[in-house]
Amino acid sequence: MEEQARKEKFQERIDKGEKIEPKDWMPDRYRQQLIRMMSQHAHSEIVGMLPEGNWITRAPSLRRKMVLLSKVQDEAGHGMYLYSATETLGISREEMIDQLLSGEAKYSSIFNYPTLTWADVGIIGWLVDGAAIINQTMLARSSYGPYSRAMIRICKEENFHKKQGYEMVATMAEGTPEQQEMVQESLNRWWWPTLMMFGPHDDESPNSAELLKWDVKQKTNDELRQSFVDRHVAEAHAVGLEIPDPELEFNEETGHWEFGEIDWDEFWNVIRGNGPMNRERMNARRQAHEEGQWVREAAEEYARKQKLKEEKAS
Ligand code: BYC
Repeated sequence: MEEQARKEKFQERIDKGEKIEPKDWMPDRYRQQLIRMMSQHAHSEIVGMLPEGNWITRAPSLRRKMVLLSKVQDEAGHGMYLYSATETLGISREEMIDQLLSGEAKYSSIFNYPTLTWADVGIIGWLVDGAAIINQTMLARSSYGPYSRAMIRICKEENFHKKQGYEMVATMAEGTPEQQEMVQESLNRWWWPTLMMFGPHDDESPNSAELLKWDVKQKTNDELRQSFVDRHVAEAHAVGLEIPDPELEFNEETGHWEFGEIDWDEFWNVIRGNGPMNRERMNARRQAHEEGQWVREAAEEYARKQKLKEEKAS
């Protein structure tokens, strides 16, 4: 079939809501876009372990420590799951990891901010995982089968992450004046970077048109950001917290919260590697990778021996 006819057939399948599977024909550009987005997503899950992992040894109780440990382990699992899903598109895990460690690949801007207080752990669960759920519930309907299925499973865990974060935030918001101050201060620092997670405004988002056409995204960056604001303003007010935005105002006609402008210079600066924690995050990843070398070698050797054993037995 000619390239153009194949592309038309592919688009028909997408428009009918069919899932595209790894062995199906797909345009190169579709494959490249998915590799870009899914590998960035996998890297985000892995780098995303660092800010919260920073607090595991300082959790204030055994219960809080167990929950946090479990959450951070879940993020590692999400990363592994997403690397596997991305491998179905023809790129190897080693290649993706090299791209991350060389600084060539992006990961979510949000993980380049520091976790300064224990309240940040609750705020990240509530806001960052809250933002992830809104984005990923949409991606669970994406046209690429392996990505969509990975998202269904990941969203189940993200829901638990958000609930534990909100429970922590609510506990602190009802606590002593010091706790209340700590959680409000944390919200003040994380609110705007969380809004940036959804990416640039629609008219400045070069990838959106293609991703929408191919049903990888079903909603735009601004639409998802608005859903996040509507939901989280209500949740903040329910526990007596204030959103750090003097322009925040409810529009009775549209039923949405209107909000102030994001500092886009800050966003692009963080993406270009100049955020408060970019260097530290990459150094920590590189060090972890080097320290894990013996584990990879041992695993490869084990797999080689198993294969030999199987060959002998057959
Ligand atoms: N950070 O054309 P656009 C998690 C880049 S992990 C960095 O709108 P697109 C969690 C973008 O890549 C959450 N870069 O792009 C883990 C593009 O550059 P390139 C991670 C960003 O793809 C642990 C350029 O800006 N979630 O939940 O249409 C603990 C123009 O943007 C960002 C995902 O990765 C950003 N925030 O839309 C807790 C979800 N925003 O690649 C929680 C999957 C934009 O052309 N990804 N850029 O050089 C997506 O949904 C979409 O890729 C995005 C961006 C909405 C992020």
